[in-house]
Amino acid sequence: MTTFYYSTNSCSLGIRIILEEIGLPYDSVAIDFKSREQFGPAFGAVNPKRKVPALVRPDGSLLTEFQAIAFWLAESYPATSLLATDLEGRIRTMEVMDFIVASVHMRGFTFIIAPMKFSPSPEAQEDLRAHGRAQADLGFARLSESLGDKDWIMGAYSIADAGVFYLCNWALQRSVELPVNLAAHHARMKARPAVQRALAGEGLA
Ligand SMILES: N[C@@H](CCC(=O)N[C@@H](CS)C(=O)NCC(=O)O)C(=O)O
Repeated sequence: MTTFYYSTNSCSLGIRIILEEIGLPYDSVAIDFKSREQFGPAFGAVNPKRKVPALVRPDGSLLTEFQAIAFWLAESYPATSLLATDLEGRIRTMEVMDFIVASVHMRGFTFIIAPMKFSPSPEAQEDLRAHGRAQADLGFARLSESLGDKDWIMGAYSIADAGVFYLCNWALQRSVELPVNLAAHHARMKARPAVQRALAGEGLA
């Protein structure tokens, strides 16, 4: 069995979408950030990085990092075709996913969502939030250009769309205005049964 460690409404939602798209049976274990469960001994024994998503695979090994988990799932269950088979398509997908996680999430939303991690000062937190917001806006502008008038960011539906979705979901929850094509992408994603199951699995539907 595969065990999926997640925190509700975190970036792990993207991995849950991929798990649902593939139809892989999995157990979910919620890590409660409010009670700082990620820093407790039980989760530390599973993932010393203390981050979600984390996946314990059927052979018992742990896999961490959004892009690595997504890539492994797409490669291990290729019948669902969530990743291009040609080198250019694969590397472009990784390029977009790295931008989503390392830039828009880490350099943007981290500061919008959790500025208190970086400074106890309310003024500094406001500055950090503004910085994060500007980075997120730049990121969405870039992703909007990449999407263009296509339905899916890589042309064919892929693991990268799950990443775009969690970012857009965070934006809409915080009244961050999305470019029109990304708002339409979000609506298309929400119409997918796998996305609906993933949202319902986290009580977000
Ligand atoms: N580089 C990691 C980052 C994952 C990450 O930052 N996850 C956040 C949730 S969106 C987390 O676990 N935060 C807990 C914390 O920072 O204490 C990845 O790509 O999976």
